[in-house]
Amino acid sequence: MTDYTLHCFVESGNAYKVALMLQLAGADWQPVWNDFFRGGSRTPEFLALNEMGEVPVLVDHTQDDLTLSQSALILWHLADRYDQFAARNANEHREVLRWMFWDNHKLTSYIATYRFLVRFAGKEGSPEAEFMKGRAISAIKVFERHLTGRDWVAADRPTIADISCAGYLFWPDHYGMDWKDFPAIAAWTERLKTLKNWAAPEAILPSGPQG
Ligand SMILES: N[C@@H](CCC(=O)N[C@@H](CS)C(=O)NCC(=O)O)C(=O)O
Repeated sequence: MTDYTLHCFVESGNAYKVALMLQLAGADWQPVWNDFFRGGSRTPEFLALNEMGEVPVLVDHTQDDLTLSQSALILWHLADRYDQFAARNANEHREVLRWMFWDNHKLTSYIATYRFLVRFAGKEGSPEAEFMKGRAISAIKVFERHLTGRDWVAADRPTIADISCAGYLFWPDHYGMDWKDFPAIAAWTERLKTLKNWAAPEAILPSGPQG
């Protein structure tokens, strides 16, 4: 039995946040594929794990199968366990939380919804997609301004705020963006790739049932 089980699927940037954290921390974990596009997050079994019906879910076998949802909370839990990517003082705590809340509300949620509409729902050019595109671009501009002149999101080293914000940012081509137009984001994503154990979503998340 591994230390952790992560319920996930490769198209999920929210799951990637947790998988990347586990990977960077060198944790002992296994993925369990969720058949999201055929209702896998709405089955009675999955709703028993997470009443919110959302992936990712992490089961912590080192703590009596403690079952956690919400990627931000899961990242916080893992940062505590591994003492890596954690805030180290009150100011960093505030900054980490501030950027993780912002990421969950604006950066990830607008990009993920826009990407879903254009990549998976065939809604490119629809009014709802155009609205989400505008919201996503405005969040991306905020992020570009924040990263200009700094290496990391919330401290002088990478923290879980970086991991959270990175969920969907290795897939700009999935939602018609090019980071050459956003040089600070381009540099930051390249910086993340230099972290020991970094891996792309497709390398660590499952795309179908495991054998
Ligand atoms: N804030 C949540 C968002 C999770 C989320 O939206 N997950 C998507 C897959 S990437 C999902 O399961 N959506 C199902 C739904 O919204 O009903 C987190 O960070 O874990």
